[in-house]
Amino acid sequence: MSAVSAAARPFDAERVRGDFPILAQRVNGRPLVYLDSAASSQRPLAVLRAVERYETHHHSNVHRGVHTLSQAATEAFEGARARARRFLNARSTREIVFVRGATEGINLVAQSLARSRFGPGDEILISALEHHANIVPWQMVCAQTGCTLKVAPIDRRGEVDFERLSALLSARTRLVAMAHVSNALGTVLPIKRIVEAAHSCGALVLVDGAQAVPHTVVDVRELGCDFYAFSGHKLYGPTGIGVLYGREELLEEMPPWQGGGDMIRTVTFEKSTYNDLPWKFEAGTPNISGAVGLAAAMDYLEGLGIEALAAHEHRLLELATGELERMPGIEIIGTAAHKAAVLSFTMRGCHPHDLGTILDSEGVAIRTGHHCAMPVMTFFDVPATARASFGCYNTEADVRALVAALGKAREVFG
Ligand code: 7TS
Repeated sequence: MSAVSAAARPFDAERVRGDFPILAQRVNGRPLVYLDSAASSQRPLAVLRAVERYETHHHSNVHRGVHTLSQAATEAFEGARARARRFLNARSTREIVFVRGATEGINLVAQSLARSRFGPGDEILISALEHHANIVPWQMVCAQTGCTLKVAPIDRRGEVDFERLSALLSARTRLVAMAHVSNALGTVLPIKRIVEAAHSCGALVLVDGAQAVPHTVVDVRELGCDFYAFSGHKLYGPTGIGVLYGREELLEEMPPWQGGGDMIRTVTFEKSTYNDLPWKFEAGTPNISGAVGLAAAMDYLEGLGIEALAAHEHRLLELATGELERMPGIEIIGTAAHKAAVLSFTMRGCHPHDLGTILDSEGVAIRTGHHCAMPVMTFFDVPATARASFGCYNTEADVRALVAALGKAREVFG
């Protein structure tokens, strides 16, 4: 974390809203209240314009051309990589692999590292609050290699029980793969502590940072993790682009996971040799404008001040939590002491999908369902939850609109 105090910089969400043209529209005749940033955040003009500028003036394929546009595109793409390195405080751009998103980053580690190195007797440890993207790739690896998946339990508040997690770590644990922030519950996990415990057993650590990077300053060197994956579209950037950070020594030893153009140095029919890092892991033409947009999003987010933003979102979360706690029939799912920007809940007598539909008719966009975290729903014995999530453009007025719309739903289903 940077030393800059959050309180030192006031956060003006009303002004920030002006950067997001999509928010000015009306939905079902009502002003849009967007409370679904955990699924995908909206993009500010700075990102839209950076992508447009690239597409309008600089586009060509990267890495392969001597002509001016190809060089401009390569510069833009590799410049975005340098921006991502700074964003995460990684040591080198060799540690920054562009991927489609968090899902692809996790699958890359599963298929390249785990599939080639793990076997029967080895264990992968995840937690009970993971998104499917941090469960299924490991199940696939277990089926492919004979290694075993272990799951650290959560408690009724939605916190990972650190003692029980530690008890599952042993010399057999090869990898710990955990969310930094839960998308279904909002729980912030004590990643640094988990990294220290895992490393003391000789296990590597992959952090699924999809829900953390929009709300927290992430410094991979300070966290000490071996891999960190996230998606651009939850960070006010485009879809179809994300980053996998990996420690250089590890990436160097890992085999490529996809073959094709750009990831090779030489090809004959007998044998191919592979490119340097990070291109060894980037087969085929990449999402160039996506990377440009992501770099602009990082500029934008850091320009807002991530710590000031986090403090603002925390105020909204506290306000909304207090309001919903007072509403009869509402149960908040996920009451961890340390949460970020996510409020999951149920309303007695009303399926979350019906609730979502009523709220939509009031212009309030929330997400309903299992949030790709079915085991979390099973643990709390609910089929689904309603989830409001906050971003830099949300205001107290949005929280009031949510509460008012829930009041209307209460009248319908009362
Ligand atoms: N990990 C976490 C913690 C997530 O929240 C998500 C997406 C992913 C991984 C996968 O990200 P992707 O960009 O590769 O799809 N979470 C959500 C969500 O909560 N609602 O929609 C997508």
